[in-house]
Amino acid sequence: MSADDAAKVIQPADTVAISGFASAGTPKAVIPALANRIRDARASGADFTINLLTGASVSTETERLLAEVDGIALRMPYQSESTARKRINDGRMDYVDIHLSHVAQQVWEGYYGRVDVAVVEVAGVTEAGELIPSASVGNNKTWLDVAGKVILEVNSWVPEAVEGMHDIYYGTALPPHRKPIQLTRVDDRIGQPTFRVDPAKVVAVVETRGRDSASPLMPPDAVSEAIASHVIEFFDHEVRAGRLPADSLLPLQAGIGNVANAVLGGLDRSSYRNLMCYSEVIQDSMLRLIKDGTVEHASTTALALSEEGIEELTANIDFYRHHITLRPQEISNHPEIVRRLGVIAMNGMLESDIYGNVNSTHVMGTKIMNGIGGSGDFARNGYVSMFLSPSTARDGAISAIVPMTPHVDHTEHDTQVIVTEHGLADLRGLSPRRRAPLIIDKCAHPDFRPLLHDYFARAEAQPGAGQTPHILGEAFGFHQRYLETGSMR
Ligand code: 0RQ
Repeated sequence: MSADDAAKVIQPADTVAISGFASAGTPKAVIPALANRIRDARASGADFTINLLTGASVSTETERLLAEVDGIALRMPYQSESTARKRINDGRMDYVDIHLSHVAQQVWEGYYGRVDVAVVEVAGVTEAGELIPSASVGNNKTWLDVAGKVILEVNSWVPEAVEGMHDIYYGTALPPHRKPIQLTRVDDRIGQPTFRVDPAKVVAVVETRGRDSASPLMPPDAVSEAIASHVIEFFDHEVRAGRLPADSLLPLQAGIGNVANAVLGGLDRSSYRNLMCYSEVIQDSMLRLIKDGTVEHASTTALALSEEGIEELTANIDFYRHHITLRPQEISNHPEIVRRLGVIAMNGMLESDIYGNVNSTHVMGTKIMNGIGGSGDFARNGYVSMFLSPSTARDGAISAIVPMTPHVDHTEHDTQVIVTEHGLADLRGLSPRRRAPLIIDKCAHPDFRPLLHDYFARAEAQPGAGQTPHILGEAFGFHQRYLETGSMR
């Protein structure tokens, strides 16, 4: 069927669940056709919005097309695109920002009502009628199971050799029928390589040959390199203390973005070999690490690669197939597995307060940046939970270390290590009053340290200062100053 005809299956007010996680595996044809349909409907005075469910962020172009035509009433669970972000922050689009591991069960439980249509990109269909997944798995298994109607996009750009890279687990159930998930090593396979779908639900098959859009990356700068070297020094220290295995550490998880990419790249120069990664996205640096033997196996739910990364993967897919496993995000991010494997969680943040409460999502406490994504799944359950960030943002006007965060995604109870280019604060075993001076001295930019020390000293000196001293009338002074003057200084 043509994409235009397939898009006609989708009706105003439908809940539409699409494939896509990071830039990988987003439907290439039906969603642009749907955006056109919505634009035409609006031009003739009709209202046309859908509720859009995905794995995480989808390709930037797709997110933008739907946001530009005001086509989305409700978005869940993660986005990172500027037009959608503006619509959300203007109150024109509802956004439900939840842990990525929660999505499948919440949809199964019916929190989002009925899923009318699933639009899922696949690499192919087997003779038995099962579906070969493409470059991300995300929530596709769930979408195919729960949706009333299914539209498949069969993308012949995805190399056929991708078959066998995926491990689709069909053993999840809702309480009280849950069983332990028998995944005890990063490279365990507990499922099958393909998705199942009830053929009676497949209302359209659309052929495409579209590339995944690339996730552009900047070459690591001095700040990211400095953060990476603090992290690797920390690993060495933990090995010496007998808390991490000397040869292969414990499975690593790294979030998205340039800092995470630089940290993984820094492992190249370390002595560690045969590392395992249990993460939700694979960036370019991971391919290099796999190729040179630093990483033995990486488990993920999506490939978020640059142009060069996509070329490298497709040219050597037979090699990478043995070193990469793509899983549903309810497994890649599963708290039970993250805890069992002892994952070292490394995620970005916007800011941390002097006690280690971390804000990953809300600029100045109100405006969404992206969303919590998988950071909470890993941070809460990791063996070591690290948050990494440059010490300042916006040309030094914003400090990433503040007296109190006006929004908290990861509480002090989940945060064990904070790293900026200036140093690493190891918070394990420390009470809030011991944490504050350490975070300020190790992680804050030197220009902000006197202000932060002054705040903490005055807070602590108050009679009845409490377990976690604050001056409530002043706690958001840094943020207020930024809003009023454009600088926290
Ligand atoms: O804004 O792009 O307009 O310049 O935030 O900042 O320093 O480039 O850092 O790309 O690592 O992103 C928390 C957003 C960090 C990310 C966050 C502004 C800064 C810049 C980006 P500009 P950087 P990163 C697995 C885990 C949640 C999801 C997650 C994130 C922009 O890591 O989304 O962890 N995390 N998922 O100027 C105001 C501050 C700021 C600030 C930075 N304190 N106040 N703006 N910025 N700090 C992955 C998935 O789930 C898919």
